[in-house]
Amino acid sequence: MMSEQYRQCRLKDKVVNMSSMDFSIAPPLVPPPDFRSGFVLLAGRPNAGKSSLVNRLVGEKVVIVTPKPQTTRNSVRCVLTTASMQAVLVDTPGVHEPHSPLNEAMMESLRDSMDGIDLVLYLLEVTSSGPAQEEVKLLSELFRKKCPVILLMAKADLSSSVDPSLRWNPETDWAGPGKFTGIIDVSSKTGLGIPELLSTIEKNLDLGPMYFPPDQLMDTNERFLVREIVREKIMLLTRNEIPHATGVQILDMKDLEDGSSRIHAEIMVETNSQKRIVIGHGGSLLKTIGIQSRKDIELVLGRTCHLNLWVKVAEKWRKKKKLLREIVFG
Ligand SMILES: Nc1nc2c(ncn2[C@@H]2O[C@H](COP(=O)(O)OP(=O)(O)OP(=O)(O)O)[C@@H](O)[C@H]2O)c(=O)[nH]1
Ligand SMILES: [Mg+2]
Repeated sequence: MMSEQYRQCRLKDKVVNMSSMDFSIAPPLVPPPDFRSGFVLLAGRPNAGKSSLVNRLVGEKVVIVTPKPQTTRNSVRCVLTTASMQAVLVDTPGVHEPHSPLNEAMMESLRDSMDGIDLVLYLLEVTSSGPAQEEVKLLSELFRKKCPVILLMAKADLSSSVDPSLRWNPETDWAGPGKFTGIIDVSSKTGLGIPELLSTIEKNLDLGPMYFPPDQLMDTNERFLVREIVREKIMLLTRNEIPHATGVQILDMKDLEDGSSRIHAEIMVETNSQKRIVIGHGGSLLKTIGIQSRKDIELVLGRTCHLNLWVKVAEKWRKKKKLLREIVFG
């Protein structure tokens, strides 16, 4: 069963055991001649379930997930290696109409990651009433690129809650026949459709090399992972505008002689009242954010960590391109 816990990014002897297919064999160090590989983009509106699906496919919690839309701000590459294929899964920010420099930067990050993609998994929630305008625009672009697009009807465990009279057909009601290379119902929660999805991904990748060592689960650095973990805890523990008004910057990360790490992270908010909320009564919320973050950071990094969190007001940081670059993409 998939662990809900973060694990180390690089796991020795990783075993992918997700389906009835023979993925339970540890990936080979030298790929066989019929090995397939490629870059697979996951796209869809905010909250569609992209990051949850990446975690499900990789078999470990590698990217952050919260019930709040716009959790993912940067595109990030995660690696799924089986005995017969390596799929580099590119998790992306949700497709939305940008109304601020931060949202523009998120959409830019999504568009940048569309280059060199071999396959697209486009997620639409089964409970949605069809793609929104921005999604139609993006899907049309993807179709023009002639890159295969698999439509995933995500959160399929919720399909019984959809009024049958409101069901729509993605081909006849919208895209036209043959536009999607495949349409699959999937649920990251129950595992429904995951074996079919894995074999569809493999079928749509060409013969190719192993881009990453078989035990590598992500293509990113420790600072990014730490920042994302702290951001996840803030998003989970706060409400209203706070999750979206918050940015996290790693100011310093040092390995100490005893094998542990000391990390200084700054939590950026936009107003003094947001700062007071994040700190909490007598510092209680900041303390909880710190405790929960440190627990996950230690699991990911595999060593003891001393985490110091500071909250700073940076007025309108989401509108300032330089700060955005440093905080979100630095
Ligand atoms: N019932 C159900 N809930 C799901 C499923 N997949 C994801 N969720 C929930 O949907 C919410 C959003 O999931 P994410 O994986 O963060 O969605 P996302 O598309 O990455 O969202 P953004 O990063 O904001 O674009 C979380 O509360 C998940 O637990 C699923 O298969 N079934
Ligand atoms: Mg996400």
